[in-house]
Amino acid sequence: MSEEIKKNNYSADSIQALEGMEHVRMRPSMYIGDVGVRGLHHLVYEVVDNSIDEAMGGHCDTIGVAINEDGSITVEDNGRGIPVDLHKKEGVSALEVVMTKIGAGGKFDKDSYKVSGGLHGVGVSVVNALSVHMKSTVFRDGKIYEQEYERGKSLYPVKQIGETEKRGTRQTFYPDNTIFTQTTEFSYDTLSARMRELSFLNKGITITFTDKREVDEKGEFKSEVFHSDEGLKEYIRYLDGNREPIISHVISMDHEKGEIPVEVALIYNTSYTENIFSYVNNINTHEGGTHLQGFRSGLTRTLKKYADSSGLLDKLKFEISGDDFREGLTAIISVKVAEPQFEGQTKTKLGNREVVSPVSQAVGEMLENYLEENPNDARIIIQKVILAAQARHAAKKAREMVQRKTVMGGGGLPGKLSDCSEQDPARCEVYLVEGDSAGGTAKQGRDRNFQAILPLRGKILNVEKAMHHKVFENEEIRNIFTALGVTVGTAEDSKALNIEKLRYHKVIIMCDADVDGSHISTLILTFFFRFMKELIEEGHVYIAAPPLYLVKKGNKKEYAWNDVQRDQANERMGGSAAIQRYKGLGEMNAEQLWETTMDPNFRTLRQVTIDSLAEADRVFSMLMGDEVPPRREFIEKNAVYANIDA
Ligand code: 0RA
Repeated sequence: MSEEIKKNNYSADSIQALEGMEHVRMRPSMYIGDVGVRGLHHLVYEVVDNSIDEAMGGHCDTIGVAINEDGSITVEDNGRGIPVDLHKKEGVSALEVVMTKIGAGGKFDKDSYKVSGGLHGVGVSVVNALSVHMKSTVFRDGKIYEQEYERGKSLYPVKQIGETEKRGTRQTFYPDNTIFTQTTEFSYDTLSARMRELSFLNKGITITFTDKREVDEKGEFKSEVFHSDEGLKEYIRYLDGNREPIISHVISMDHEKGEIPVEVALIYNTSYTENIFSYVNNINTHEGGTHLQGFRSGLTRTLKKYADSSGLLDKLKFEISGDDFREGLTAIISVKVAEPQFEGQTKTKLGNREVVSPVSQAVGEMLENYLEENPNDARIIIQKVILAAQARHAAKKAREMVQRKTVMGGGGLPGKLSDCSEQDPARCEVYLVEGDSAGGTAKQGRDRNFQAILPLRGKILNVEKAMHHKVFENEEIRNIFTALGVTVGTAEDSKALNIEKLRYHKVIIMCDADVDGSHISTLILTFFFRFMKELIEEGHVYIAAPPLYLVKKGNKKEYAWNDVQRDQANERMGGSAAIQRYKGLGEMNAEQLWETTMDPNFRTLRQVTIDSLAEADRVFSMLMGDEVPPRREFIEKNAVYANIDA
């Protein structure tokens, strides 16, 4: 090593000093991904994971998760309790080792069935290091033990504080607001969705989730109990609750034995979308990987073989592609891998090659049995595949038209687009604006250097209900594709997006602040979710927030985004101010629109993120799908973006 490099290197000592808990506090993102909302919730998942592991080992069946009155979190299980006896090497109790040493979590118990890894599984000590205060309570051998910590440091040795009949572990922590500077407030919906998901992925366990921050009219806490006896089978029914099945049963299997436990469940519905959710060790693998590859190959091989031998394809004039077998398919794959290799941009792509074949074989066997036993359903599935292949041929033509206009057409930008002059996509934004008139105002109000405007006419197509070729034929949608500069479709994956060509790094949906406006935003979001998911996943999609009121008196004026702000503004002006309620963007002039909604120094943009793909899918299928009654109920109970966490 040259002298130069040596000088810039950390000495062994300085690395030592940074090791462990200190390092977690200095570089929290290395352990939990980020210190925003996502990272904050990650703390809960980490603690719950430990209890899930205890349950998977067959040692506990109930896990309680609570957001406490003071905003802290308590996770309790009825497992064996973390051991409290002396850890010989460290000279302190095993509990203290688990809680205060990085990478110690559970490793001393070689027999336990532990598959945590990847995103989660960094150890409960990480949660401890990132908490201002944490308390562990262990119920074990008839006794209650306790230890408390501050920012990961124990305040006293483990002590016995009483006797008990109970068994288990209770962990309570308060996230450190000097680390989680954005917020330390937990979201009920986010945690509840994850607990539901965990109960489906780990059948037989009961997870209760309680929010003690508020009580309802009856004086009770908001609380839910999640328990699934049938696991993925039930998960499919939950996810597809708003879609119409075309076969009589959920097809499922659970291969617990063997090196790699595999669970799969699937159903076909009348929709045109493919919905496959894959998990490794309870972690949603957004980017797929070898387990998904195994699933696809098992599905295609088995259905193709069945269709060929049944003669159903005899009159078919064109090739059937892999895609065709997955139209209208909702499926979940869950595997447990001892040493998962996670790859990809967000480290959610399984890389272990040895997983492909067991999954493919398991899926093949499962399907073969089902097709054999349910010939009627088998015929329905194959007919659906044939229809999908026909539609794909039509869609390909339509898509090629979009493509030609986008890539080859040179200056083929949509006529309605008012582009910006800046060329660097990282600095460019495009506003998708509801209506030509608001589009006109936005065009006058914008900063044309970096802001482009694309007006959209009225309600855009509901892609949830449309066949793919209709989607690509739709003019508004073609305009969006062309304006953004992205194209879709490759040989292997008809939905792969060439996001590198994206012309604007901020894509901002701007609609009226009323019911119609939020319906239109939802239609646009549905389109992005189904056809440009990467755009959302990579944080390019935003929703603009136009004000609801203008409060004016003399030469003073203030904007308000809700009733509280309106009343406060009125008060500041000594009451009796004139209040104008904006019914739509059209009521604002260009200057007002710029000041309130477009000026980067003043506007609020809500970034659209996806907490849980499965949950987001369910919400979109409910809001935009065929079945009307559940939709009405949902809109009455929740805000439109309840699970899109905008
Ligand atoms: C290792 C050994 C034993 C228990 C646990 C881990 C354990 C860890 C956690 C984390 C949350 N809840 C937990 N419950 C148990 C005990 C082994 C034995 O008793 O023989």
